[in-house]
Amino acid sequence: MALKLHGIPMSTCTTRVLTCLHEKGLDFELVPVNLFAGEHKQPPFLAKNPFGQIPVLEDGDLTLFESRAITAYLAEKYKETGCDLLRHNDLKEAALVKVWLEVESQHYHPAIYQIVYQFFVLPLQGKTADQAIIDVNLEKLGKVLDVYEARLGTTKCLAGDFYSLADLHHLSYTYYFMKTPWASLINSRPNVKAWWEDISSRPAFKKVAEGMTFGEK
Ligand code: GS8
Repeated sequence: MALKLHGIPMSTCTTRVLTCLHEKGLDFELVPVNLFAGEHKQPPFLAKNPFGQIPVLEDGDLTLFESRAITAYLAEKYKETGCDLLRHNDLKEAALVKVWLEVESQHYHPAIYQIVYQFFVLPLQGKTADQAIIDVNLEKLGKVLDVYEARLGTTKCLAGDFYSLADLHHLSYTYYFMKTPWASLINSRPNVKAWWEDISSRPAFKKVAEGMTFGEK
């Protein structure tokens, strides 16, 4: 039975999973969820994700939510297919992938999420962005990116000289962030800039980015 991904092509968390599916060259069906009609808060969808959020993956009788858990599942299940995103054959490399997966979710995401949310999402809802929140998070993100700049001066990608799930997890939010007035946070750091250009030009992500129309004004 084909994998079913419930979500929409412009959603950051959906695109995180879409990128993984394309990286692995897997067949899947994208089942659109009408967020504007509140479909994700109705009982049929809540039965798949009680938090009422996209994405959800269905693989036969297994139903998963949380995009990072879904990509980890796909990377495990299809480890022999396409790029080995978790470095199964090397314990130390695999451990470093896990470190940088945590860095993304614990340090990078909280700051970049706020900026993307304030700049793109609130205006779409007819609300005004809070520049003070943006400023605080730009400062936080800058500090995280200083760590990345040093790290990426020693290795090509975050966990080592190889592309991994840790890099993949950065794609969706950074893609939208690069469309804000603050892209210089990435571009002014040569190692981070080179890494971003490298990971965002992978065919799997380029395909996904075609659907990321959020923020196009
Ligand atoms: C977050 C899911 C999420 O925020 C994950 O899957 O990684 N930690 C979860 N989903 C958003 C769309 S993200 O573009 C969503 O469903 N928003 C609608 C809502 O919360 O009502």
